[in-house]
Amino acid sequence: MASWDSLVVGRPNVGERERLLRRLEGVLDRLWLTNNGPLVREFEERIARVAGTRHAVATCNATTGIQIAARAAGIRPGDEVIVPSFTWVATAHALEWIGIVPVFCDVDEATANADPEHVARLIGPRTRGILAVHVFGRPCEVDALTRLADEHGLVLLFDAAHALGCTYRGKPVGGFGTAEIFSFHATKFVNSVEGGVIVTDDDAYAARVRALRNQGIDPAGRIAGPGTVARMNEFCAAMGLTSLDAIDTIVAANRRNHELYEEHLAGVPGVTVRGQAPGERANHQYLVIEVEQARAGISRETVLEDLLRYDVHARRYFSPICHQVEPYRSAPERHVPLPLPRAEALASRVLSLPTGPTVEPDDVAAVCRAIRDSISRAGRRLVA
Ligand code: T4K
Repeated sequence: MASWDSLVVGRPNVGERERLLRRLEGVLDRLWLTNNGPLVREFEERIARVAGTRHAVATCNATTGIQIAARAAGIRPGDEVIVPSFTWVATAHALEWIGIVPVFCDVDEATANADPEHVARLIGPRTRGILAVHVFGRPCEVDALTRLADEHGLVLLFDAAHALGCTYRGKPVGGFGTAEIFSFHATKFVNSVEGGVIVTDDDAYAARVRALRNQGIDPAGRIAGPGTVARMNEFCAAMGLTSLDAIDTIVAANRRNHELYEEHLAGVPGVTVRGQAPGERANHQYLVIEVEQARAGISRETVLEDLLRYDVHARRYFSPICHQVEPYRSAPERHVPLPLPRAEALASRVLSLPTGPTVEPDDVAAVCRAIRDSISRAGRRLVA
């Protein structure tokens, strides 16, 4: 069990505590706690600026954000949506929970993102959309997926939970497809405790999203149809704004840590640090290594266990992957029509390590020393 001084993946970035407390005082003074309050509106405006989109609609989390984004785009229960299996299970569960059928595609191991050729092979009569993911903030093949969606008349959505502030061909993630959805969960580099934001350039779509988030009540105050309650509240927005104020410092610390991990792990057999897209802006919020058992002499699992002895809590992002867990595993004919060997191979190698401003250069050095020790002990065992 991790304690407050353990080295963990996903330690929240609060930003400047005084600013947060001032914002919270303001909430209590105004006694406006939720339902489109001033801090939520400010958070939406600022996220729209980062994403370069006309609209941003804040939700209580990204999972519900994905559901609203799909419904607002006209995807209905029973429709199929193609999703990469190599993602956090929320991408698939969000759809499954409202009766939309996730159908899993394989990924490109270098980018960890949906392989457009594999997506194309999965398009069938019931396919209504593609929900691609910018895994670990590395933008997916937006152009190829956009072409596919246009050719087949499909809705294109992006799960951008990891990709705030990242770019694709120099343009901020957020403005692609019908909509993109960011997550601001406590473990994300910018966090609002719990939270999500749907961004889009489509005015009519944004109005539908706003209504669906709030009991189906449209901008004129009429009940336009069924909706849910997925509003962000003012306390969460206060945290979101304060964390967002610190975005540059957080990204700088993440980038520094990424470089340090690369330096300290250079030459360790069977261990590589996953990189970001060349020439693009990245937020570096996930520091992911791959452990190739044949060369390292030990598995990812052994490295994970050895790190725990040093109170370093790495995470298996992502393993098991979506099609390896229920309910998808038990219904391959419904969700996994083609084999996914590359996603499975990648899932067996990846390990996320601690990063972020609370992880100091000495911490990175210690984590890397532990990994080196773990692997050299394996080498000695092999020789003995
Ligand atoms: N799409 C993608 C691609 C996603 O990655 C996610 C979320 C979503 C959609 C859905 O977004 P939301 O609906 O959640 O907005 C974590 C997060 O819970 C999850 O949000 C995230 N992806 C996923 C990749 O990671 P767990 O089960 O690993 O989280 P948890 O609670 O075990 O926390 C991980 C570590 O973070 C802990 O060991 C310690 C640290 N931590 C965590 C919390 C909550 C703290 O230090 N303080 C904290 O308050 O899933």
